[in-house]
Amino acid sequence: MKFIDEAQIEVHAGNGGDGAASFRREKFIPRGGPDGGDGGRGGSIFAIADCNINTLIDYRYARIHRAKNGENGQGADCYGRGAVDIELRMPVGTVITDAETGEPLADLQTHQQKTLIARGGKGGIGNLHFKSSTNRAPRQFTRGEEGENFKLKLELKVLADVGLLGMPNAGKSTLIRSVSAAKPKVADYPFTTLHPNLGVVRANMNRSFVIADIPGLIEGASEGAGLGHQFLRHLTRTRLLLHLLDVAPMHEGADPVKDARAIIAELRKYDESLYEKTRWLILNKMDLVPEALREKTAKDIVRRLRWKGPVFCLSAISGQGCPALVQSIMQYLESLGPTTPVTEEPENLAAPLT
Ligand SMILES: Nc1nc2c(ncn2[C@@H]2O[C@H](COP(=O)(O)OP(=O)(O)OP(=O)(O)O)[C@@H](O)[C@H]2O)c(=O)[nH]1
Ligand SMILES: [Mg+2]
Repeated sequence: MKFIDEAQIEVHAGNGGDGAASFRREKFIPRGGPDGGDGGRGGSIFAIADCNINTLIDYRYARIHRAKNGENGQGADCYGRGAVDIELRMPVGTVITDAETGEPLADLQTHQQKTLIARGGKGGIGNLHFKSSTNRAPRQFTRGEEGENFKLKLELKVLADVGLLGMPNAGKSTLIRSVSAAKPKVADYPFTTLHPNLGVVRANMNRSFVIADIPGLIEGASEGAGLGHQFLRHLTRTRLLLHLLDVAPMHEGADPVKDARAIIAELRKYDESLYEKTRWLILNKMDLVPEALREKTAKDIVRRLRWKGPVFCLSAISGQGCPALVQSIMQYLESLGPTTPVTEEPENLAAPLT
């Protein structure tokens, strides 16, 4: 299924039905009192998070969502029937904002979380309720309230603790395959990954975190080069970025340091706060460097990049260096607070790394 992480929709809640003004008319009962019932409530519209949905594509096709109006009240004490509410199912991680004012309305963070997005109008009051000792034959009634209408912007920002950042072919998908049960496609051509993949990483039996693999980024992504940079939105909610670098790139004139600088520049162009986020440098494909040169290779890159943060040397493909990385990430995340709760069934989870 096509991955879509942005959509704009309209929601129209139902209007309330009008109250009725009516009088009881029956044989042998002269001047029967008021018997106009209330109008029914208009249908409301709710958004519900569903972990079985992972794209907003449905909302590209169905843009207008309308709940029914409540029925009008009637004579003979009949109340109008309320309209059924509508529930719109969306992926966990969907952020809903008012498209006109930009005001945030909801952030669906957990499976089954339900939020009211447009309230149905209340039903009007029938003349039944206006009867009093001084007015035995009231003709008043009220009309139903209008339902709320909004134009909404839906944005999916996946929920993960850790995000992977890097050029195409850096080995991002290989890494997520090696540390989690997620199995995104891996291939030796650029832009293999076209949408985010989430993997649950088990540090041990009861400690885990969620890692997000996103498409590769290249120089000029902010101007639309490659797949553009809109996928970076999926890193905005993470607490740690892993910047993967291919230490032995194949292409001509390749320089891992130049590649790294290009990625960092793109990150900054996308969003200053993403640029400020904690970032670790992951030197991948170390297996391609002769053992005697590995330390020097790593030191050179760190020096030329003037990198101050943590550095890990890895071979995502063989798994070498991965367990140490996983333990460091787990410790770091725990020092910040609880990690993303896992919604998958336990049998879908990867075996713990030892
Ligand atoms: N030798 C070696 N090859 C690796 C390693 N990690 C990944 N590769 C290879 O590098 C190529 C690209 O790997 P991917 O994991 O698809 O790279 P990616 O960063 O996800 O690439 P995109 O999805 O295109 O952005 C594949 O042929 C992998 O087998 C590694 O540690 N050592
Ligand atoms: Mg990939």
